[in-house]
Amino acid sequence: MHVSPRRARAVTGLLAAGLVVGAGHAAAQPAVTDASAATGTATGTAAESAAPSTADSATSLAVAASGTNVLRTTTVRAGASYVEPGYAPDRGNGDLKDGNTTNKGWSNWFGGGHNPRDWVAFYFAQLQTIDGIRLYDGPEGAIRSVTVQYRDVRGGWLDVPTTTAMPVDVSGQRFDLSVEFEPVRATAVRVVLEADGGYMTLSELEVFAAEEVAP
Ligand SMILES: [Ca+2]
Repeated sequence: MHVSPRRARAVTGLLAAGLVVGAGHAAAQPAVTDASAATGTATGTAAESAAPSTADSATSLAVAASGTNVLRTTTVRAGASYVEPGYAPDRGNGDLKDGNTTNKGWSNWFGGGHNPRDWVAFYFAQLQTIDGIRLYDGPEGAIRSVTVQYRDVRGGWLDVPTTTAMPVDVSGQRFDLSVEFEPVRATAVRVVLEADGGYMTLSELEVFAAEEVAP
């Protein structure tokens, strides 16, 4: 893995820019319950099953220029294991790809508890070759760890091929995480998040196109 100027604050990049300590807020949240965890899992299965088929996606190639954020330059559709009503990641107003890196673009809050683990995904209308992501934490600062995965042409979810061990520990601060990896051909990308005590929010996700690679 390498760090380019574009994402120079990367990887190690549990960035301190706009640092917000989330522990106080997190401590005020109700405890995790088995029921809340089950809700997240069940909803996630349903969301994922509705994704575009791999066969369809694999028939077309990405056209995004290297370095561009494919979430903003190509057609994508979002999914998540759970979403607080009104905070879907692609609802088009204050979402995870609106270019605003500090707003509340996704949340997994619900009354009476929170999920200890959730994921947010973007499914590509066309197969994309990607080599990096940048993830901006939301206002809560309550995420403990992040695992970045991509969905390959066979439909399986894999950790991105980086030397950064997954999950990445981002606890204790409002983070700005960049991860670069060897180019992969992907039909979707997702971030798997674990909470450190409260409900989780995200502000923005960027996914960068790479030079096209051989199949
Ligand atoms: Ca945003």
